[in-house]
Amino acid sequence: MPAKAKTAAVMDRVLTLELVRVTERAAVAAAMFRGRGDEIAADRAAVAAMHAELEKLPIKGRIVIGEGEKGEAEALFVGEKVGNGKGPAVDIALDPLEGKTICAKNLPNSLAVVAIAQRNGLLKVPAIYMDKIAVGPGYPDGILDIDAPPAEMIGRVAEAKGVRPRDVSICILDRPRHAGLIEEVRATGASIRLIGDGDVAGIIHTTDPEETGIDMYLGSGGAPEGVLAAAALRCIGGQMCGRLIADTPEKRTAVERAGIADSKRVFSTEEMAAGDVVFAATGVTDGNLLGGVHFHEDFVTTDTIVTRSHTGTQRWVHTRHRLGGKFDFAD
Ligand code: VTB
Repeated sequence: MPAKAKTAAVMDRVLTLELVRVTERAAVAAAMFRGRGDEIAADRAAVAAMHAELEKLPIKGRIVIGEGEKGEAEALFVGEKVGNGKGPAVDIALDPLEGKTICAKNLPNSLAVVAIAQRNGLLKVPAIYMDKIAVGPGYPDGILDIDAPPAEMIGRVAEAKGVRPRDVSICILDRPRHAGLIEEVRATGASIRLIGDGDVAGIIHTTDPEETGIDMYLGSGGAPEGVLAAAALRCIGGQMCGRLIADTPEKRTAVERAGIADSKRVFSTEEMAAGDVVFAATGVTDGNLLGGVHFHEDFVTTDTIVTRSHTGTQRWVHTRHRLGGKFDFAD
């Protein structure tokens, strides 16, 4: 078997289900802080739990999208090596708690997410904003144009779906910077789901409009979250375009340092997450696609999606973690 195929096979066999433990554990840790108004504590708990679990994975892992730069983040920083060093060399993008504020307020759709790809498969981006546009599977290739006015994009989506623009639903982060975009979308008659945080979930929601009520994602959010969302779409299906917003000399330098020569380049899903990718997300709070962590007297349940680009298989894992006398989420 050629080396690449072998790596892919190992990634499939070993990592797909192993990855579930990683996001499950982070989600449970974060969920203990759900609704307590302390997003820093929730995040810290999720980071520690995810870190502990990642260290057990049979990989030579390198974090490409993490909790921040070295020196800035206590753990899971960009460049950190994780795993037990005994498996394939992989790159990792993660967010132990995507939607910290959502978790602190106990609102829907906060997630623990991880994506694993072959070395150099994930786009390295600095922690700046990215303009994003995304749709789920089933649309003609190349339907997205990040420079087209929203009315045109909504028209294309409506036409492809065989519906009127007013029947199309768009997900947008609720931010003052999106006021103009929101107005343009509303002028088409399309409906908008305004989310407080969590655009990784927002983009994943485009993959199942019947379940989530979301057809398209529009607007700017974190660039690292953009790469994570692209990794998810590579596996689940769908299309996304992302363009970094490097509007100051400092940001342009950061982009250059990340190895991106043209800061205005539009990246496709494949350019953000290339090759064989495995993606897992566990719900922290209840959401449109994934249930959150539920605590019971003797057990805890978690809801996870784990999926792989090579086959496109989606596994929905509903786990019941049994507890001893006290909370002992050790495995
Ligand atoms: C989004 C969202 C994240 O950051 O990327 C957003 O997915 C973008 O930044 O959950 P602003 O909040 O500055 O708009 C988060 O909200 C995480 O901070």
